[in-house]
Amino acid sequence: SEASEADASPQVSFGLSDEQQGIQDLARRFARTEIVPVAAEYDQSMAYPWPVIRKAHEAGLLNLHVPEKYGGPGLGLLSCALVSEEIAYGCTGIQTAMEAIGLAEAPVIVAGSEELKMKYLGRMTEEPLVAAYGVTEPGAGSDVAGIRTTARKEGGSWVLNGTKMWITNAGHANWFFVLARTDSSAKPTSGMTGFVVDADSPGIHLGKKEINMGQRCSDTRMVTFENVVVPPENVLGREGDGFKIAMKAFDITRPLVSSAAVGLAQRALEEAVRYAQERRTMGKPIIEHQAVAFMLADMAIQTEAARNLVWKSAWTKDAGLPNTFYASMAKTLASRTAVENANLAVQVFGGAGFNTEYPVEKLYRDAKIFELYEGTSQIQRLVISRTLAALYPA
Ligand code: CS8
Ligand code: FAD
Repeated sequence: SEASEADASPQVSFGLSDEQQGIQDLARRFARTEIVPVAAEYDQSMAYPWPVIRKAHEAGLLNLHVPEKYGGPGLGLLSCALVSEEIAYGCTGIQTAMEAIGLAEAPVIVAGSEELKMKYLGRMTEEPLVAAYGVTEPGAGSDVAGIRTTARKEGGSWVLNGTKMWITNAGHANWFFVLARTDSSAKPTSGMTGFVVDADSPGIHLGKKEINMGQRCSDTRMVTFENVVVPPENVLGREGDGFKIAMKAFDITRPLVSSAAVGLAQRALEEAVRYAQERRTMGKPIIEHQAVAFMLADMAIQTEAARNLVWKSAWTKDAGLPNTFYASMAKTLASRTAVENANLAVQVFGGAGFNTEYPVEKLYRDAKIFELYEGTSQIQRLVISRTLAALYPA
């Protein structure tokens, strides 16, 4: 199968083109001026970051992998990863809201008809709109094959029924990608179909905004579909292809989520290094205590290792090679690094690290989700280990 064909490509290239350095620099400046100063405020108010999203749209930092034909810049995955890291350095709550747009767009890019791409990707590039990706349900997150939302054909259209859970951007979305069972007699992974569903369709009920541990300005909700009519042209690809389309979207978005985790890890490292030079104990800056300095060294090692693996996972896709294997490795290492670095940063800050006046307690709360969403670390290891058996048969 396609996923198990991922070859352990020995190739790599770390040179960034002028274009890549340009977009990285643009995103870095945007994050420092438009995100860093407002991150704590959004964390506290939990307000959806519309003003930042509008500015990001204007600056050309959204919809980056939308092909030029549909109004986007058509950037490769490595370029998108550079942006994702910089935005996340500023605030991963805002970054998640921004990147969830790209996640919803990914299945459309992978499998949409020309008409669907023109209509739904085109409008995203024209105005600052957000979209949402609806796969997870109350009863099935890791086990996508276990989803229960159904779509049945009725008079030429499709009628959707079911409940999605933890859907990022749900409260503000213009449209949803929705995965549903369409053939109960087929095995689950070949009996699902992907749909693009307009958010103003009658029968869509939004749950309350969930109050999460971190990334609190990001909007996460339950969404119920009650006899929602979807026109036949809003089917993505062919009937029965939905599961694979959903998986192929992850090949694009897992490197970007991983890259965001690297951005958080980098932020934690920088905050800790700066603080360790200012804070003095026993007559010297704490960075001169080897126990502290070595924590900083470990943070730097892990961040760089994670970044390199993320870049490799993105570069592999850009090179036209299967990247599922590397995307899962990158996700596992980068999310662990984010969690570890945030933890170490709090340690370096001492009591101040536990306090909301300093930036690192937010990093600590924001980091954990990276080991959960876009496939938990256990699920990434499942993907990696299955590929190993295919790579090195007995
Ligand atoms: O169920 C799969 C899985 O990935 N689970 C985790 C789910 C997940 O990651 N959810 C995330 C939801 S979105 C989210 O969290 C957003 S966070 C907020 C936004 C952040 C900003 C972006 C699984 C466990 C890996 C696999 O499940 P199985 O049921 O065991 O299926 P398989 O047998 O592995 O596969 C069935 C068929 O599908 C094919 N497949 C699998 N992966 C791929 C890829 N590309 C193409 N095809 C794929 N990557 C596989 O080959 C099988 O094909 P067959 O022809 O049937 O043999
Ligand atoms: P479960 O699948 O119930 O897992 C529970 C535990 O069991 C985990 O530790 C897991 O790793 C482990 N486990 C499960 N199965 C296995 C196995 N086979 N082997 C080993 N361990 C296993 N989903 C969307 O579709 N769209 C979104 O926009 C979206 N955004 C999200 C935003 C937030 C803030 C959150 C919290 C979640 C979001 N999700 C979204 C859902 C997210 O992808 C799931 O929560 C995640 O995939 C885990 O699924 P679950 O919560 O059902 O946990």
